[in-house]
Amino acid sequence: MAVKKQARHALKLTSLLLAFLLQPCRTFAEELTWDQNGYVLYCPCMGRFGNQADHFLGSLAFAKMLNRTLAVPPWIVYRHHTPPYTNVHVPYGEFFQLEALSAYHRVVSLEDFMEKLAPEYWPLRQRRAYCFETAAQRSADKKSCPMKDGNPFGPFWDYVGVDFDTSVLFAGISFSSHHQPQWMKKFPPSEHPVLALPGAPAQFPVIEEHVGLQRYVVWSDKMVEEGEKHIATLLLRPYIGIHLRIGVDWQNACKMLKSGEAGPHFMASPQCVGHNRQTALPLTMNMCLPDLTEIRRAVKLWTKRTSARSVYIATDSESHSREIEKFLKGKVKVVSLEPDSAQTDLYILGRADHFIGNCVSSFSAFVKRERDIGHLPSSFFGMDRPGKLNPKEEL
Ligand code: GFB
Repeated sequence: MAVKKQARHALKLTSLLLAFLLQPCRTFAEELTWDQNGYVLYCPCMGRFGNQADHFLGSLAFAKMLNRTLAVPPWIVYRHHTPPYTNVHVPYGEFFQLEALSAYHRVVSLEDFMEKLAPEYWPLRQRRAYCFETAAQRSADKKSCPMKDGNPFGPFWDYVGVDFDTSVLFAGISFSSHHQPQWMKKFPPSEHPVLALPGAPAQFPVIEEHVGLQRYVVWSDKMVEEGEKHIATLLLRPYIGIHLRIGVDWQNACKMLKSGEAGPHFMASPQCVGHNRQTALPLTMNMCLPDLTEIRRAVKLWTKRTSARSVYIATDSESHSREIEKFLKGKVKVVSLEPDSAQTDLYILGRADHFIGNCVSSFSAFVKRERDIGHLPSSFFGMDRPGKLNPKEEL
């Protein structure tokens, strides 16, 4: 009897503790009041996760610059080859803590904005779209923002049930801090409470000034739990995480480097060649599309330097795990999970004792930024020490 009572008491305490722990989240979601300083809404309509993450950091900075709340969009995940064979909109909070962003600036999830604020403050038939005049040129009447034209634009706004009624066009301004006064003057929140944009109000890749905002992008508890479980069951520390971005789309992209169409600043490459165009280091083929010889060289080097006991391979296509196992002579455990969600790979790479990334890929850039924040070491294929090429690298 006494044992039962004790158990009931313990259960009650646990529920109370749980309720207490969950409280901050609930408060965050429930206490939604209208921000008189206005809102920024945008569609993360360019590229996949890494591109969207770069854009997200810039958009966060843009919202802060205008002192408007950022309506944080969901991630657009393109599942066209696996079920459900369509775009999936994943709320920000599934992967990362929405609350952690508020240490930097005011945010609300786009889903909450639509459910709790829009019905009263941004009602139907009063929804204006804002875009560059040049973007409106693409529409039939040349005066409307092409907010819902094609994929992923249409499905994105449909996901949150938004149709646009009118368009406001602008020109001669950019999203940089240089134009902050013009934005404030042109679009005071009293007349333009909701700035809804067809794309991210940010540059790609993320500008140097905003790289550090990565610190506010904190994995959700669910992701941490799942990721840590994989690390504990599959890997032996110290472990190296490598990102093999070598699939067909990437091979085609890197051809532009070979043909000379792309210079040192190519997609996410500023992360390793430097952000300054004048002083950028050369970008080599090995940095874009490492071949097996380079993969072997870099993996062997870092396995030795870190005394790694395992290697984790994240890949967009082939893992080359057999070849890697072979050249490590079976002494190091080689693991490739090929998870259903790319974020699982990102998490595991982020926690590695050493990371070898792809210089040009924004997927790698996400990992590199996160690791820099946590003072964890990273290198790139074709570049052992970021900012310095390998001595033998042919240019
Ligand atoms: O993340 P992302 O923008 O990086 O796009 P890039 C690459 C996508 O490919 C990821 C998958 O979001 C993943 O869905 N992917 C790549 C991976 N590497 C891995 C991996 O190691 N593990 C897993 N699980 N998935 C840009 C694209 O890619 O490349 C642009 O955003 C365009 O749309 C351009 O295709 C050529 O910057 O590498």
